[in-house]
Amino acid sequence: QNDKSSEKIDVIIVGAGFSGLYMLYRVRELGMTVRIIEAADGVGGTWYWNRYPGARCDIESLQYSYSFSDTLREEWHWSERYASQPEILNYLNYVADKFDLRKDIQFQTRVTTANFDETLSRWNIQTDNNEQISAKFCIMATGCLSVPKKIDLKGMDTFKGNIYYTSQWPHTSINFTGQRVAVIGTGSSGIQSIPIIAQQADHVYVFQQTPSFSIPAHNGPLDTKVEQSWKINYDEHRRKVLGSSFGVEVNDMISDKPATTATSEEQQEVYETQWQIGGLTFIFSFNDLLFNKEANITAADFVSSKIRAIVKDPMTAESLTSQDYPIGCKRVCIDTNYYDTYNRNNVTLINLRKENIEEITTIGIKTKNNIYQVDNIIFATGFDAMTGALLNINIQGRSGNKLKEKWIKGPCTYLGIMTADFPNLFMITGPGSPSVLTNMIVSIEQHVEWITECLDYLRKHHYDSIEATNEAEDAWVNQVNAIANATLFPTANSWYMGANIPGKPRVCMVYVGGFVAYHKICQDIVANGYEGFQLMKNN
Ligand code: NA7
Repeated sequence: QNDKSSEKIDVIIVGAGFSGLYMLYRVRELGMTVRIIEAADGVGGTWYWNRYPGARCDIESLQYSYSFSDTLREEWHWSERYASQPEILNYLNYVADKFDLRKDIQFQTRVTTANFDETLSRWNIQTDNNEQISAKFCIMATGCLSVPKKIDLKGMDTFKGNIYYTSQWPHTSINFTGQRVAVIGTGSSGIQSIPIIAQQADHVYVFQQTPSFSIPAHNGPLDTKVEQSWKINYDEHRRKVLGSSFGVEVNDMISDKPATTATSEEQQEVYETQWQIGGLTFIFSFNDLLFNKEANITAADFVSSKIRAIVKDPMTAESLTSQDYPIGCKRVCIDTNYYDTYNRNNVTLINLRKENIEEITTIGIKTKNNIYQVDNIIFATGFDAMTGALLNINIQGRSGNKLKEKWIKGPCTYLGIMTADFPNLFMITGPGSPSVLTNMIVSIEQHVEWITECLDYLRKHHYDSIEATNEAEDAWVNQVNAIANATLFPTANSWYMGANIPGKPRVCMVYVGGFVAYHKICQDIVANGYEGFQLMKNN
């Protein structure tokens, strides 16, 4: 143990991404002592690690920004409609410097254990540097997509070339010129990186397990008129963002009627308009796409017809359009030249449903039918979403209860903010909140502000702890499931459902009722004196 052992502070925050940085800013305003513990050697979280070629946000840059500081908003200029990973990382570094946040961040340190001391109502935190920190409150800002899915293919350790993970990309620039590259996985990370890698590599082999639905991003330099509009009429734009179910300002062409009542011509017109505008709002073309199977098929068919029109080889087009889940029920991707990349001579799509990977050999990837000789294998295989980072820490609450055991059948939370038997432990965008189904920054700010208000309330009223009750938690879990069951989400094997990780319990880990409804529930709970929470004093 070093000299920092058994240090006492008010608040510990785990993680220095978008949520941790803003939480630190707010806790400091309360005048409490606070420290962030961060495993990386810099700020950024998701945007620190995911440095793969083409990494970019799928929410427009002006909306994927903090709202809390007028000067920050006025000073900062985004260069593109959708910001690239390096630009977002620059933004977060700028924020850290501007608000002098680094002095309260301890980098290159990982929290390994968090134990609740019931007598003192404090969390004892242990790190991989063997430090012990005692904090009254522990706030998990650990991210929803931060723990890579473990891949253990037969023979992986025998491969003589390079293995990369998009989610843990090296910090040096890698050039694939003259090389043969395999990319495994066709979610957002694969879809963003494949077109760029194909421009460099001698040959790219894409191994597709499930085809995604991808909509053109139509990315480009940020329109100065749009930027001006946001800078001048910020409150108006913000009102629209906060009034939308997904925390994004939807374009005026969005229809608030169901596809099922539209004629086929009307459907095509709306889809075509949204396709030309580009981006995730395609999925809101009609208001029943995520609820009604027939409606959903009309949107899925439209995207498939676009793919067939772009991709020249019919076999490849067929593989790219063999999605077997409703569009929108796995995260829709947005891309730049993804489908057109398959028209290049140096790109081959391998459909793993027809020839699955048998093993990795010293020279490449062996499937049922072929051996693909490659110099590099890139895994774009996704994350242990929502619960991975929380369960990687040994968290022990009241009466020795372990979070890992409590969540063995799936995460149970109240509002996705707290879990019963774990007093004073907050989660930012935890499972059971709208989080990944919304603009993350909107959801992060809402949670940070809710937690800040709560900490202030506890202090003013001399409470030592707050904890979700079992009854409130059970009711919330039931509500989250009931809402999900009224949609098409449970029908897809998505990471929203935990279905991308073998053995992970299959439950909907996201509140799909929308940001507006959720926000109101959170406000009402506070207005009703923290309904569903137990507030206690020590003695
Ligand atoms: P995703 O969206 O989870 O995509 C992972 C992809 O990797 C997906 O196509 C998977 O197929 C595929 N996959 C996963 N495991 C394997 C194995 N073992 N073999 C072959 N293929 C596999 O992760 P991303 O990083 O692309 O994107 C994550 C989020 O970041 C995204 O949703 C945006 O919000 C930003 P599957 O679909 O499981 O059949």
